[in-house]
Amino acid sequence: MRCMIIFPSWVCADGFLSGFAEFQAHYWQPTGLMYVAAAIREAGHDVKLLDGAFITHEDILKQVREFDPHFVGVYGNTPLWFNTIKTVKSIKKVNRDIFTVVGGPYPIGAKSEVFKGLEDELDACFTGEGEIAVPNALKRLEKGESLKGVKGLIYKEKKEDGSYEYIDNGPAPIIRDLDSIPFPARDLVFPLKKYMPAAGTYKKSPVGSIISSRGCNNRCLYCFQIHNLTEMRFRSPGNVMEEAEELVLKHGAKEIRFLDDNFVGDYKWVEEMCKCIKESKLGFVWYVSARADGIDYPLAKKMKDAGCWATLVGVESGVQKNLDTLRKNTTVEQNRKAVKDLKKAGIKVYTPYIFGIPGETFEEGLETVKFAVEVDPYYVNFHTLAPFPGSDLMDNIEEYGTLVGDQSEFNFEMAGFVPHTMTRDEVFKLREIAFRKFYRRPKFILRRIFGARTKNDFKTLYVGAKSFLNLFVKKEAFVHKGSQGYHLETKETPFI
Ligand code: B12
Ligand code: SF4
Repeated sequence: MRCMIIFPSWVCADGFLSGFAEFQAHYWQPTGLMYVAAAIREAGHDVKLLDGAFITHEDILKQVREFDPHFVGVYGNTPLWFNTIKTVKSIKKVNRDIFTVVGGPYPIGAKSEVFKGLEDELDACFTGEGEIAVPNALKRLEKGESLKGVKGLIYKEKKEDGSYEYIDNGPAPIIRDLDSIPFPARDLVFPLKKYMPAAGTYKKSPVGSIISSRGCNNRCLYCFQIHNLTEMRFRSPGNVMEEAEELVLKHGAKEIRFLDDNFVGDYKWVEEMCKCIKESKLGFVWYVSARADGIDYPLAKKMKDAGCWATLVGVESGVQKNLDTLRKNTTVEQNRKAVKDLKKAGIKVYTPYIFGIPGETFEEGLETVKFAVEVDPYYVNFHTLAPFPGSDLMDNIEEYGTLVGDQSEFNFEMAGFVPHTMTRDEVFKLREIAFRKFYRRPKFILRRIFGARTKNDFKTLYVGAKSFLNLFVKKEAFVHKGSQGYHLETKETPFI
């Protein structure tokens, strides 16, 4: 079958709505889609992948007309769901016979809700990992058979009265042996050098990404996870290194971002990974995300020796009560120590924080700002709590607060969720105070100026200086700019 997998077209302001959009946009190869495309190809089908990061909606439709696919799968996350709707609607207009499906984080969380507004245009929805489920569905479609029983899929059947019945075949099989699936089909997207993370968040380019484990060993209140488990699945270090070699030697990566939710979930596995990276002599530098409870100084030292230059530690709050509400299962002390150990080992640390935690007061938010300044990592971000379908937060929303705005504001900066203990304006105000307090410190500025050595450092300084000016003069940078729902004929939010 001819299959097409599409990341809908988006522009910076769709994903990042505040006045800082241009400083925050990252461009990464769409890993999940490349995994699905590789599995479809391995099953013997023709596959094309379109990445809407760099092409317009019209380009996508033109390529759909040219390729004339039997099956089109469109990616969807929560805030960009409007872009997915627009894409699916237009594809059906190109040819009603194309079998249209959606997959990705939003469909996984929202399940049959995704058919709202797409009753006539959407044929099925994948509700989990796609590598097994999609080829299984294609096998049936190829033979003209029903999709009944294909795990990880919701399909529709027309009833006698013309309305639809949605049939949920239950969860997708969990891929236990991650070494058994093909590597992401990088040859189907743009060359790696076209994809750039935000300035200051990488050391060398091109930057490639690898997922060496899936899942997390914790289950935070707000976090979206494909399988609602506290279980991690690891690839073997040998398998990861095989992909790293391909990424470096064939695609030219000089830096690798491990996209794992928690790279340090298994101490011995991390030690083994460090050993393999060091011995491989591939010479790439790398960056990971980590929970504070997985880090100590000896491990940080091993990571640094193997080329790890930066680590994100999901600190989230400087107030223990709020960490407990988030079910973070970390302590303020653990976070402080993890940052200290990483810094001591020579690794740059990035710590994101969240404002608008259920039960959080404005004063507690200010304590978090104080904590961020005291711990003094390399860089920080101050987010707002995002309510994603599929998270415990969203499932019990009335208990914790209220939803505001439309779905495109359910991201990390628009305070689409407001706790009972604060107003939305207070959450925005906290972000403003926090950015100013952290980034306007003379100590921080001088360290950046005198620490600049490479071309990339100077580029970061330039972008940083522009953001810095924003902090001084552009008051509206932190003000809610409104959603991008205007892209569609209707502003109606499908989910709420
Ligand atoms: C890397 C990453 C990014 C990168 C790159 C994104 C990209 N273009 O690939 C950057 C930094 C740019 C980014 C940005 C954003 N991200 Co992001 N990101 C991630 C991260 C850490 C890894 C993604 C990944 O590769 N996962 C691993 C693969 C294997 O899983 P997957 O992508 O879900 O794909 C599997 C299934 O979903 C399914 N599938 C996926 N797509 C499709 C499509 C079809 C047709 C089918 C059938 C199946 C299918 O099969 C895949 C293979 O099993 C995830 C967290 C996570 N662990 O997933 C967050 C995550 C996806 N991001 C998230 C969000 C919210 C965003 C932003 C909107 C943030 C913001 N601005 O507020 C932006 C959106 C930008 C954009 N244009 O989409 C949320 C989405 C939550 C939700 N429910 O919608 C996540 C889950 C993080 C979280 N837990 O909060 N992100
Ligand atoms: S530690 Fe991070 S990845 Fe794990 S559940 Fe919490 S927020 Fe999600």
